[in-house]
Amino acid sequence: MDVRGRRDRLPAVELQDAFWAPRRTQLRDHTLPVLLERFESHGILDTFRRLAPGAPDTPRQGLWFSDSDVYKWMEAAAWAERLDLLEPIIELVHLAARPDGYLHTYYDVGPGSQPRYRDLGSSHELYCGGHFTEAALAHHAVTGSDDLLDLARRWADHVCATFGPGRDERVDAHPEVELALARLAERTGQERYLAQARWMVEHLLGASGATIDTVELSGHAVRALYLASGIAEIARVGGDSRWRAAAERLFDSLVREHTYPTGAVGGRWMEESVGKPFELPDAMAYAESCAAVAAAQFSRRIWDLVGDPRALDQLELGLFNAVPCGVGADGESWFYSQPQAVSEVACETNPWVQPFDYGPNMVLQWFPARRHPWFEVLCCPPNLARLFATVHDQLAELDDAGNLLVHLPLAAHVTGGGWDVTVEGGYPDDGTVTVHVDAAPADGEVRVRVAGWADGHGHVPVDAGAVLELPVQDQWWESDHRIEGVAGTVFLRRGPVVCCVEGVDVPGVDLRDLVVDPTRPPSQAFARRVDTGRDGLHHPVAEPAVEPVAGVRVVPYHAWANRGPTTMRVRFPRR
Ligand code: FUB
Ligand code: ZN
Repeated sequence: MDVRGRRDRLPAVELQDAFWAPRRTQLRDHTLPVLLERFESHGILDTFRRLAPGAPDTPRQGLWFSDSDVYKWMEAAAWAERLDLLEPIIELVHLAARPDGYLHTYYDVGPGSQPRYRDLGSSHELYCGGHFTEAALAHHAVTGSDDLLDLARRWADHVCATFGPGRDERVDAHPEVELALARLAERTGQERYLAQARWMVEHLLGASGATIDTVELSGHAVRALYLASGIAEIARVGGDSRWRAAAERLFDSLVREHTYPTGAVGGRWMEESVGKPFELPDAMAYAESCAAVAAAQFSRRIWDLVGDPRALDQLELGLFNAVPCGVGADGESWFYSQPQAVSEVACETNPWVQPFDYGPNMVLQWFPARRHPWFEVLCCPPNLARLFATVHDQLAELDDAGNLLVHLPLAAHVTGGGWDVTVEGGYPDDGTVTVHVDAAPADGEVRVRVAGWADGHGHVPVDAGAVLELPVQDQWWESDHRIEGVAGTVFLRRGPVVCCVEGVDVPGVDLRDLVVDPTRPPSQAFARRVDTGRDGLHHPVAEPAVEPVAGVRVVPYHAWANRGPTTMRVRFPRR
């Protein structure tokens, strides 16, 4: 285990752009405190308080894995440096830690609790501990304090002592612990955490008849992507070529077979699954916000592991589309499932939604025409928060030769490794990027990434004061013809930003009637099928009657549904 830690490569970045800087500020000043209040009002923090010595016996509220949501919030609060909010929550977590290192509020202690480790198929016990470990690593990185890290080590020691060959040989069905243990191994230098992570992945794969050489991106989308991230972390920290090959294969499948135009992942509602390759229906998209977060994190890990430029393209796609779409302009409402096409607003009565008997809150969170302020399954809001809190770390990196690699040319001030650089421009709305260099190490170069969508293949050297012109302009795209139901459709992108049409902007028009002539600019491209009075659903082929619809407004996908519930569409049939 001899790697230069990922964080050692990161310069200090102060975002100054109009896209992510305000979102990160809103996270720090608004979203994090609001989420904390909502945890409080739903009893999610009392799940810890009731474990204090002498606390009155009160029933535990929240789902059995709600600890993970508190831990994801803690990770976000640490990266966003809201230590004022975080410190009191750290005290609460100490109440849940048992003397042997076990950590959970649902199992083992408290009135009516279940025994620990009875059912790892659904209990999420190690999943929660994994998220706690990521929070502890963030807290340690930001403050230098060992308080939470020590708790994480005690928990990890307990896990190593309990599970493994000749011990309890079961594994948690929801991956997360594996990537967390690999990261903890890197931080602490403890090889056994890495060995434990590797054993857990192998066992999890073995249960479905797979091995590290045959693993595929399949099943539950978030689980599949956390597992993929675990494999990538183990490959990076352990330097293992078979694991690296597996991570690359999974990434290839993500890019070629499982990604919506927006960077969302998860085509099949049943089992919240990635589905089969090319199973990416628009109207019935599952596309959980957590899966978009997980895909972005996994893509970054692939970049860190093998330097594949497509990994930064995939990361960028998520960061300007599916990830910000998860959070409303108000900073306090969220999409759980991210629709790719909505044809009616009255979705509470959607017959496809109702049979999923997850209770009233779950139905609400799958109501797709607007974001919601709370979910019974709360995973997405704090998961989005931790990605928002770390977005500045995606911007740039120092390579082994001391060059400054700018991955996302957002306006920012970047310092570290002898560099003092200011990036100016209006990216992603505008492609003109200027790089000012106030200090540079000897022989160092600034290299700015030119994305695949701009016909680039990685980073290009940019002289101090030079202007780089990226071709940010309206461009019609089409999807792979193997995606069922979307052959012959097109969608609009402006640089990395995917656009959509909202029903509120074309009153009286059913968006399913719109067709597009992709040889024209967006303002003239749309036409509307005219009702010719034909009866029945199916007809002999005839040239469809259309009339132009002038001035259809397109908006960034990430910004849709910020003006109330509305219909929406990304992909349109060609005229
Ligand atoms: O099971 C924990 C989380 O709840 C998953 O990651 C999400 O997909 C949701 O099912
Ligand atoms: Zn989620």
